[in-house]
Amino acid sequence: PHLDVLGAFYTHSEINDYLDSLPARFPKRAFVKQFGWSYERRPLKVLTITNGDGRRDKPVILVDGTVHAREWISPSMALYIIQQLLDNYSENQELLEDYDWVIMPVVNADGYEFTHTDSRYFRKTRKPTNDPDCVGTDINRNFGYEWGHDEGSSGDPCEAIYRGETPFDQPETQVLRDLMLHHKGRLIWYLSLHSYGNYLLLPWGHTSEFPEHYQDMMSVADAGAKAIVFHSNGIYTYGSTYYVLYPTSGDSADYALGVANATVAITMELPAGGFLGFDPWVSHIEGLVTESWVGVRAMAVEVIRHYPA
Ligand code: 0X9
Ligand code: ZN
Repeated sequence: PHLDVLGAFYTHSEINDYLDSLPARFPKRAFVKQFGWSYERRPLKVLTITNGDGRRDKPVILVDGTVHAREWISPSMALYIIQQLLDNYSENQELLEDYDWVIMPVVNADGYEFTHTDSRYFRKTRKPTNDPDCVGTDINRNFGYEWGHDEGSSGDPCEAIYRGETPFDQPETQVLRDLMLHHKGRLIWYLSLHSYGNYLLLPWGHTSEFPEHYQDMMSVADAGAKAIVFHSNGIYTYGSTYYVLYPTSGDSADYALGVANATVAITMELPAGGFLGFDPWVSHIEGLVTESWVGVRAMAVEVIRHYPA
């Protein structure tokens, strides 16, 4: 089925059905793989998009969405990126010439489903904790790189930034880790889609130090921010997570850079919408994703220019 990404928000199973439909429409260019299961046994799927030339060793741009359940614009944005690369291939060919795109629209499938059925502003996973009153762990504090600092994460299961009992004790975190490690050595750009706040966040989150090649990552963020302000006066703040937002410990971008050897790692906080920022009106999806695509595309172009394959 064709999916009207601009016209509605979709459930995890609707998104999976859409991903599963793509290889039939794009047999040489779209490949779907299940990388594992959520805690509640939902299949976690990943789409690889290529230009169909059959090369299998290209550098990879890895995009994820919905690490946090309530951030509904993030799966929409992942789906919009997919449609730009597949249905609008003629305009985006250069993005796939020497690079493959690997896209996982929904990491936190159980939490996302829960925001559709029970509690719209739920953030974490749905695996019980050792506190019977509090369910769920923050996937973005559960990665095993500089995990467990009290600055930037919490050991209290009732907190929004609960890190889990041990690193990777959430199956969803394991799946995203395995996806990163599967492409280790070829990860040119890791992009994690979140909302909200209009930020392009770079590692590190766990320390006030700057990583090697911080300036190269900044040139990518700079290209994205400039393209967006030029397109629609959207203002993005960009820089190190630690300074621009707040300290984080055990998040996916730090893991991508610190362990999976990503060349560039960026957490993109998409714009706010709706009542509480996480819940844009359906009528605003189009404006939000088209603007954000301008930024993502400009960053991809800069990655490609800066790190020619
Ligand atoms: O706190 C988070 O996990 C992210 N913000 S959110 O409001 N979507 O929850 C920011 C994480 C940023 N971390 C790195 N870029 N390292
Ligand atoms: Zn988030």
